[in-house]
Formats: sequence, structure tokens, C-alpha cells
Amino acid sequence: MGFLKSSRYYMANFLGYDNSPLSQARFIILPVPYDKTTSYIKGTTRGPSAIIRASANIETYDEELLCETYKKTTIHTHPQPALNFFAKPEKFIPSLKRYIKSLLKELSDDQTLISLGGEHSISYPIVNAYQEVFKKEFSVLHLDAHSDLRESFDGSIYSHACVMKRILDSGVKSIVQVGIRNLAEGCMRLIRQERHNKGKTTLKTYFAHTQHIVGIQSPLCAGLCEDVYVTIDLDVFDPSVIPAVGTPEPGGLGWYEVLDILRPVFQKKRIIGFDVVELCPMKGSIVSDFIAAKLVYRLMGYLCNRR
Ligand SMILES: [Mn+2]
Repeated sequence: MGFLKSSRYYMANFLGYDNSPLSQARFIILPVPYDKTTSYIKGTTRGPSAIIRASANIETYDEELLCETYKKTTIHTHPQPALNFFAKPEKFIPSLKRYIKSLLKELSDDQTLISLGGEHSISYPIVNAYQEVFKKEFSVLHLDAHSDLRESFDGSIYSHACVMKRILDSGVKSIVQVGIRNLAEGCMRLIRQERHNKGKTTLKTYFAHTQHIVGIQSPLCAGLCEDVYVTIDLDVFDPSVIPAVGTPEPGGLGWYEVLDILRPVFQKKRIIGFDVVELCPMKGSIVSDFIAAKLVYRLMGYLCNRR
């Protein structure tokens, strides 16, 4: 690797540089390697460490933003929470929510928590913790191949296939879904309904097979209020871009399409936090780990270069 910097050997930290103290960091990387409800193959427990390991090998000069993002900012890579990651979701999900609540209370408004999954079910307790600590209405932008709007799956309401139904029921201001190309019939009914929780929550879904990304940027931003939580299931990408996911779907978004969706949101809205989930590292290929790490770094860059 020509650009591997010899000083970046702290593999436990994002980018491989020295760890900023939690209290002084602009960004907090939190590994949440939970994998109990994934439906097809297991392996997302190795997601956070694969992203952090790959991040030490990405070029730190951002060719789009024309800057060394890391020099403009401070990053704290947090240890994995001391929770029982082997517990069933009915036990784990509430424990993660309590953990995130106490962590958020330690953070100031200008610090951004970036959670790395793990399976997608972790997003609900994180969003729920924000609702209780943040005390302001916010929207959720959801990038995914799957609508994740099932009431329950495999006997659990906390399955990764139900995460957006839990978030919808929790009463956020609005949910905007992008890249969806696999859903159950009941989920389609919820999407057609558009307004939920007695009209309090709006749900707007942009399907990958009918909507060209260029045309949706401004209505998408209009569907989000000022404060936004973003959840990115890596299977929103086409499997030719990110193959290492547990439930791949054909016809996904390309690298530039995902950035074209996220750029205006990250540069114009207030991002209260975001997560990147469902990386299921593959033996013999680092492509997906590397792209996920570059995505996280680019998103940090957008937040440091707001328009
Ligand atoms: Mn998915």
C-alpha cells in the first residue's frame, strides 16, 4: 500500500491515529457489534472492527472536499460498551438504550455520535435514546435495500427486519427511506398510508427501481425537519459496490448516488448522529470494509465543511 502512513499503527482507533479524549472529540466512533436477529448469515459482529481496521488504510486527503479532514477535527474511538452482546434482543435492546442515553448526556451539542454495527436492530434503541435525551423533534433518514417495517420477524419485534417499524411507532417527526427494493406486502400498506401516529409522523419511501436519485434530492430534504438522525444499512449499495452484507439485494445504489443523497443532508441539516450497520466482513475481500470506512470519513468531512 503506497499511501499507508507509518504513524498509523493504532489499529484500535478510527484512522489509526492517536485517540482524542471523549470530552474533546468532535466525533465519537462507537462499536456496537450486536448480531442476534440477522436472518440469513451471521457475521456483523465483526463489522465495527473491520471498519476501524480498514480506516487506518484509507487516504486521509479527501479528493472531493480538497482537505485533510482529520486535521480539521478530533475523533474519539470509544471502547465497545460493556453490555451482554450475547443476550436476546428483548434484553439487549433496552440495555443498549440505557447505555446510549448515559453516553449522550456526557456529550455536548457539537459532538456527533457515530455508531458502527452490528445488525440494524441497534438503530432503534439509539434513536429512542435521542428522543429521551434530545427533547426536540427530529427526522430519520434511512438508507437501505429493505423497508424494515415488519411488525415482528422470527418471533421478535426487535429483529433487524422490524427496526424502522419500531422507530415509526416511537413517534419521530418523519422518516424518509431511500434505496428500498425489498419489502413485505404489509410494509407496502404502511408506506401507502404516508401518515402515522394520528398524523404526527410522516413516512416517505423512495424505491430504488422507480426513482432516479437526481430527481429526489430536494423533495427528500424537504421531507426532513432541521434535526436529522441518519441510519445507513450498507445493503443500500449495489452488491457490486459492497458485497459483504448479510442480506444482499440486486439493483442497489452506486457510491456517487449514495453521496449525492447524503451530501446535501449532511451539509445543510443538523445531523444529531448517524449509524452505519450490517457490514458482514467476507474472508478474502476487504472491499466492503474499506468502502464503509471511506464513507464514514467522507461523512465526517461533510460535517466539517458545511454549506
Ligand atoms: Mn437492509
